[in-house]
Amino acid sequence: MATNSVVPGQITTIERHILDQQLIHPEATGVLTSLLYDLALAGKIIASRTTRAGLAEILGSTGEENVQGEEVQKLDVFADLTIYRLNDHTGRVAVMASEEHPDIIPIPDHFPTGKYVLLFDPLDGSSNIDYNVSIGTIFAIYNRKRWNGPGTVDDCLQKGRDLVAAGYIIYGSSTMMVYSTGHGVHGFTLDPSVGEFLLSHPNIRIPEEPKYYSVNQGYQTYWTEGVRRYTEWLQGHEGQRKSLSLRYIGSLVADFHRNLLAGGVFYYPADTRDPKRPHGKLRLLYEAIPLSFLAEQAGGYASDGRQPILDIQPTHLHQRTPLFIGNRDLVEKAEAFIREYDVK
Ligand code: P6P
Repeated sequence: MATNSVVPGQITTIERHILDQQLIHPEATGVLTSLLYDLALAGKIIASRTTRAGLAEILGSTGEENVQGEEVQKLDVFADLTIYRLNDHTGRVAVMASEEHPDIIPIPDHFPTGKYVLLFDPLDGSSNIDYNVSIGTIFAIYNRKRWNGPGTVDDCLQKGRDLVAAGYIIYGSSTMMVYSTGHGVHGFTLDPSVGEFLLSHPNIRIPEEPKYYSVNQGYQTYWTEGVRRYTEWLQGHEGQRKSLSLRYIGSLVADFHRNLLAGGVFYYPADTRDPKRPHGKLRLLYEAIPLSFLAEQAGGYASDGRQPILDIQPTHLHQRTPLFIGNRDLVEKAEAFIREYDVK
């Protein structure tokens, strides 16, 4: 199905759209609306810095390392702090967790806590900042599981099936915010002249005819037999299907966004390169789960190669997972090759 076009002349801001979405959620008390608006505001603030990254001294790294052992870019720190400062005092959130922090981020005692749990990757793909490649913020929102006392890590370890909302902000040739509250996927483009996100991609659906496959083929010697055969199938070997074009930017949000709009499959499989990372590189809680929620809301599917990402019960904050995400038939084909050729 094609993405519905915007009604000519109709201007819908993200605030208006979130409020309209709230009407679909009778139980919503406006708190989720405000939380989503706060994330849109964070996106505007972060966007204002990413477009100047090449000019300010914030290029380059802080010299520190995050919990992932990755060099922390100054823009990472700025993005992480921006999201935290917009949400620590509002009384909407009970607990946060970020790729940049080893443990949960509690709400300070002197601030009220709320009903939501906010998980986020503040600036995914940040290693690409210095090369002017599109990067992004990814977020996931749950209801807290226990309704009293401070939020806990258990509130953060929830299946994607229980998500209340999820989305991303992509900082590229334009800044876009794409989100879903479980009623379709909607994209907004930032008009910097007025500082508003305006509805540009209502009801996004992944096109049935895919264009791309996205994988880092530099690692193919480390793949399993099933993933190798799947990739050959995508390339149209032995004529089983028309070959797809390979597009891989190395920035998850950018790769996902392109395939969401054009049709295709992105995969970061488990590989044998690093015995310390038997489950691949991508994180489950604040990368795979929120994007998988969007993929399914847009008519697609996401798997770890053996089961739906949204069915996985997380066991710790920064756990990693293999990820196959995009057109349902392409992802299910990956599961079929893995089932046939890879040992459990
Ligand atoms: P590789 C960026 O560092 C990131 O976490 C994702 O944004 C991206 O999809 C992936 O790593 C790229 O990893 O190993 O292909 O460079």
